[in-house]
Amino acid sequence: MNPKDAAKDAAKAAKDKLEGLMDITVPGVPGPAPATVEEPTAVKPPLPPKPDQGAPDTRTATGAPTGAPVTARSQQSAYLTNSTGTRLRDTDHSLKAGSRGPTLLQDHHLREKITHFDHERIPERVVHARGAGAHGVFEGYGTAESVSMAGLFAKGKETPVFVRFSTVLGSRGSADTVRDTRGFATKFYTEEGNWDLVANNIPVFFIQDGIKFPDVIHAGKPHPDREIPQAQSAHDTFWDFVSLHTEAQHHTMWNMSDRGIPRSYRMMEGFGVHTFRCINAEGGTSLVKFHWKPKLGVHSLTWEEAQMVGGIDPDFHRRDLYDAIEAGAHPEWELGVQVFPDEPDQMFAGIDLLDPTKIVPEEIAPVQPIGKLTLNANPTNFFAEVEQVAFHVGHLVPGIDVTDDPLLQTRLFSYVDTQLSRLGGPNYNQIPVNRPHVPTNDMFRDGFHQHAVHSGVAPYKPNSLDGGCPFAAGADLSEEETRAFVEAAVKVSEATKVRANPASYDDHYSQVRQFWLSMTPVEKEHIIRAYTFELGKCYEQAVKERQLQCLANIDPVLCQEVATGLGLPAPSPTITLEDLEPSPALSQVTGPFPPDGRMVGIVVDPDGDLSGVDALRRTIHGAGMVPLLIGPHGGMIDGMPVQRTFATGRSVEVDVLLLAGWPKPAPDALANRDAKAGAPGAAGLDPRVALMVQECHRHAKVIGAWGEGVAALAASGVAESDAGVVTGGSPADVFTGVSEQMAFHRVWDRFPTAV
Ligand code: HDE
Repeated sequence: MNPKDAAKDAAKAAKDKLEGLMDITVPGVPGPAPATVEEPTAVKPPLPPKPDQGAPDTRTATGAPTGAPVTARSQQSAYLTNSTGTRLRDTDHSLKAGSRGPTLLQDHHLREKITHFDHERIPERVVHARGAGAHGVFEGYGTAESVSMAGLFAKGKETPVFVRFSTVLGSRGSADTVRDTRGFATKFYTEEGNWDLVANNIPVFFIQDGIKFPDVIHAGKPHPDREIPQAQSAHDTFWDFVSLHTEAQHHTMWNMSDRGIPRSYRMMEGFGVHTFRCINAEGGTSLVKFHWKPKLGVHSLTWEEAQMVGGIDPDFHRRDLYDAIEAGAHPEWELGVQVFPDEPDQMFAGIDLLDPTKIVPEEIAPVQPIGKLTLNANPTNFFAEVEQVAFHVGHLVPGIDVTDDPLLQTRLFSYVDTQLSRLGGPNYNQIPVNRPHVPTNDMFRDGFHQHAVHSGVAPYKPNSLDGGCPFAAGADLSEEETRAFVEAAVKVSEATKVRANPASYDDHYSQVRQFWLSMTPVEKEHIIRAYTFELGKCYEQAVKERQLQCLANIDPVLCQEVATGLGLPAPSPTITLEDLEPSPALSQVTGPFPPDGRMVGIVVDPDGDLSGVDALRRTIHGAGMVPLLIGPHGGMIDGMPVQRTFATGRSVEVDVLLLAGWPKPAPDALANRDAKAGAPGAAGLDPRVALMVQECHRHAKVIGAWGEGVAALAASGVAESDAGVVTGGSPADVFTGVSEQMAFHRVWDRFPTAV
């Protein structure tokens, strides 16, 4: 056959193969589509949402699911699928040319899986990157009515909330117990929209004007060349800045006090810092400072504990919050307000209410409780909730407004701006944890990560095509139905533009000294040690000297003690201050406090007398505390589960230590090796037990012992007669004595003080 005929035959054969393949008809589609499509001119109702267009599964504060029902805990299908819902048989092997490869570029599943993974991280928060969060509920007392019309304060009104606690300086993976300010941000999902109270555990700030925020944060963050130290202020750039910029001295003093190293997020106060303006139903305004008061009291770690925990359990605060909520020890705070008349000068008792470096002592303006916060549910997914929650001081509801505090004014800009890069666009309020629990109709459209399928054709106002919808709220602002957010009609000063502070912002020292004078001797001792540590970590002589000058202006004893520690001369003050009245409310050495959620370690000897220990565990539980059985090995001892061994448990985890025996080091045990390595303790007592007792004693914790435990105490070098040591014949007797003492958190008498 000649080549021409062969080509003809091949073409015919190919045509025959196609025979029949072109007659595809789609069942249910009668014929060809009409040639012209009608232009849509009339408004049509939107299609009903498909079942899978619901919100992703998330839990509200009450635990009720939102969005579409789910069949599995993780997502919406019991089967493994790709991101477009096609089921997969294998996600363990990439598609290869033969079992030894190479891998094929066409493996869409491999590429999709790895690409998604490559993009799992989002930028961490520029400040407050390290945090922990929880869901809860806020209940109004009805006492704020004369001050604010906000519906959430009404008597008995329950509002779901989400709270995020944080440190400020450290990265996302930094340790929890560093010396730093703590964030305490609360999102209230109210019936009038979201209100965010973005607070700290320190009532004053480093700067009076927000334009200086990048300066203070650059100074506090790690050095730009070596990126050390992480998550702390004990370095030259920080002290360089705060010693030059003396308005920071007040906040710094709080940081150097025990407030800088909280025992737990559950045991911190929270402060709105700025003065806000509240509006009541009659339109009357007041100036208001918000305070959170923890039910458990304000408590701190000791500095040595904080440092140890940083290594032993860097997640200490995160774990503490999670465990307490899981155990049912739901943390509680009261929200309180200091209320001031809204007078044109915005001053109270000589204090400028717009200066965020000043407090108003509670003794002259009492904190009045207006509601209670309870945290009762842990997040379901850390990233989705804690990482993606976006707070903003401008998330306000009717009845709560801002003032002209220049720090607050800058924050009103910064919190939206930062989410654009952190959460990748302007639609972050559609993320489940940020969504209000009320309908929204904001006319915002499109943008990255748009999840809503908006209906209607007229996202503008005024319009006629969507029937004029959405409508502005009515003029009667006191009616709940129509209540809208309306800025308080405050007169703006007729001033000239200027880059300056008012003269009332000039005093940088009086309140710092007032704080110092309000401390008990043990708190003063801690402050001296903190300054000495931090400045001792600085290399630059000039920085240390300049900060000593600031301390000299605060108090001569403080300055002298720190100078002695640094081996430098103490300078004389350069200013004369008039002493303010001390404010006892600033001290945290008070009590008694309820013991809820405290950790009680019980050291047991499996070969010793264990009678009464199980009953004691139940008593401790019943009293709202957490008993931790600590034994030489894991598993069970006398029917009780061992929660920590001498290898996994350390003293810093417990608030109180009870010794129920004298555990001996077993032959060949790890403990023996520790003993050979020189760990303390009398011969015959497991040296790790002795170490635990000694550390608890040094950290001023209450210690109880009975039976052979009393001998173990003595063998560890702790006298029965020491303050805060309780011994007795039975676990029950000892625990009664221990409970009385632990209501004061620590045995303060055990700390040596020089001032
Ligand atoms: Fe913030 N702050 N801040 N801050 N702040 C942020 O917002 C900022 C200030 C506070 O758990 C950022 O979403 C400026 C005072 C908390 O998500 C950012 C100024 C107080 C949190 C920001 C301040 C706070 C933040 C970083 C000076 C106590 C954590 C990530 C004008 C009343 C919120 C973010 C959370 C977070 C800016 C001062 C509290 C960059 C510019 C004062 C608790 O927007």
